[in-house]
Amino acid sequence: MLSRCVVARFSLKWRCYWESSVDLNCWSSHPRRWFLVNAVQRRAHTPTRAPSSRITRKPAFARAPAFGERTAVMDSSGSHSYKQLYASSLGLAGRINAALHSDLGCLEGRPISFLCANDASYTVAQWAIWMSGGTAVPLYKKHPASELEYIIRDSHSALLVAGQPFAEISEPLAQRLSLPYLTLPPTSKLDTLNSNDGQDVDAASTDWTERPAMIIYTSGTTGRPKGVLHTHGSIQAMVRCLVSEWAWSRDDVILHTLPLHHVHGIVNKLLCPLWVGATCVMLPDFHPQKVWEMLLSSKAPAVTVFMAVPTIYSKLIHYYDQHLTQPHVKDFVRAVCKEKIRLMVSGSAALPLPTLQRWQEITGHTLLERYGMTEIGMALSNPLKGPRVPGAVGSPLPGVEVRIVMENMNNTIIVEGNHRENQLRPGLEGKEGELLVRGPSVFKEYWNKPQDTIASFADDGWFKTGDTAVFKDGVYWIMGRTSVDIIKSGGYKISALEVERHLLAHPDIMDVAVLGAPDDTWGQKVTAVVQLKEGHNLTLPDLKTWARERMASSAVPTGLLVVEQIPRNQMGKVNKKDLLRHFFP
Ligand code: MLC
Ligand code: AMP
Repeated sequence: MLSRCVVARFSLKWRCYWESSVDLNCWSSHPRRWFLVNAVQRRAHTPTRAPSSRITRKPAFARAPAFGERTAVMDSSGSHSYKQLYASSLGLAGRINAALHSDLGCLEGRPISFLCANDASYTVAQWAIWMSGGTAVPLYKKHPASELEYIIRDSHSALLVAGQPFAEISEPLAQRLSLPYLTLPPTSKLDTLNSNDGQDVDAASTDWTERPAMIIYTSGTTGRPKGVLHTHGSIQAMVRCLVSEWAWSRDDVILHTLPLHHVHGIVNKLLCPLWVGATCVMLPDFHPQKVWEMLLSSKAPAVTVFMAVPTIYSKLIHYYDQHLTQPHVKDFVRAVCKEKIRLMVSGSAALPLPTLQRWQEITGHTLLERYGMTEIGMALSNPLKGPRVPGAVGSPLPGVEVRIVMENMNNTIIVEGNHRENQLRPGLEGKEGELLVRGPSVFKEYWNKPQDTIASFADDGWFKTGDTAVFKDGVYWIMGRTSVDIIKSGGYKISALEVERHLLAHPDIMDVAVLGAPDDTWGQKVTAVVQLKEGHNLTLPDLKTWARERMASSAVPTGLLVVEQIPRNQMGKVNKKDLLRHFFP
């Protein structure tokens, strides 16, 4: 399998090299050849070196000592230097190893769950787990205890590390699961973790490429959430390609407002700045007013980079329309955003055109839309410099290979591309197919789910994203999920079947079908179409209260439609596409 993969990659590279020296007009007019599209523009754009799986990877924390006293994280407790975060992490790593009776760095990938606020304690816990030799499993504070318990159990975590604000939920959880437990000091006192035993982690002499780094939980299509295992190699491949493509520098300051249990918040917004010695300003939660204050603040450090999901942009626009539209304020907002901020990115869900346009009017920035996924990191991106095509997600990032494959007997390849060029099969421009991705940032496996891992890959190591895409006008466009059972709301991926599984346990519900109804702000809205048991009543607020205790807050239904009977076909299946058309024409 591996050697086939290498051979395939080599031959593609060779073909690309040869083809790129051919005259484009004459090539594209050749009837039997594939079209070679936009190679010239892309080469002129950024000749960055593609990250390769052959590069020796060091863990992310290994670069911190070189950044010394520079500010790594600013949060409500103050500023934290790289040197300080490194020392606290090392101290905590020693405690983790002691709790698990091992030497520093010797945990051999044992999973460790951690529950921290969006502040410096998160980085300390993450780095400490890596320094101890463990695999970091991030938990989310808004998950109900049952969901946290599922993740801790499913990942076979050996230890739970939690920040102080979460002691109330995490201590009883650890007790119930008979799990060793470590509490962090308050974020303002992280330095009390420092130890002076002089021990350090030898990050330089070992190759960390294949070592497990994180297990990130994502919705399954049919079953319960799955742990996506990334190695230090795959995480670093994600970081390196974004750092080069979006020109991250140590002078950057990013405003962080996303949850830290998904790649958008973990990799794009935290590990990228920390990789280059930049500063990450962390807000505990997303509040539109606070975000506007930070974006417009005259206090140092001035924010230069902002990234969010489309729902956040929509909520910021809503706030702006209510509070910031006096003429002189409008001018101020636009001038400050234009002058101070160099990059604003949207991703994790489709960016609606009206949001892009309104944001442009307000701030003068054309949002850079990119496409990614937990399993692959970021794959496609509009350019930092050069035209950003509204509604499209641009081209493959360095090191990423993509394919769009038609679902037919032959699995016809519509287009195949990499950072430099795209080869389109003549006559198939604009035809829909499934997007496949390959490259060093692709995850290693679904944790303890070998069958799911195998099923998610096509031949030669291509990961099947489950997204429908087209290639048109020289760029890629995401048309939506191939399955109606995957919902995206507020940038969160939600399995309709998982929500149904929960709702079927509700004492008033007889039958249920969960749909992703279109929604301007949230992308989609988790909508439960329910048939109630005879003589029972159910309101949306009651359903929400019941659901909040049982499922992730993003999966709690925000729409309820009561019907007499859920229409099912002879096989007992609900045609959700019909149901969607019926209720949301
Ligand atoms: C939720 N609400 C809705 C709704 N969804 N109401 C109407 N329609 C909907 N579709 C309601 C809730 O029930 C709640 O009501 C209220 O809105 C607030 O919900 P919330 O969840 O508490 O909202 P908020 O805290 O404001 O958070 C919104 C958000 C958050 C956008 C900031 O969802 C978020 O952080 N999303 C980011 C997710 C993310 O990081 N994804 C990246 C995945 S990685 P009530 O009655 O309870 O008050 C990935 C790969 C990649 O995708 O490419 O990046
Ligand atoms: P997750 O599984 O939570 O990592 O979410 C990944 C999914 O988000 C992808 O499979 C897409 O369906 C969706 N996604 C991410 N970025 C975009 C985008 N720019 N446009 C449309 N969908 C996106």
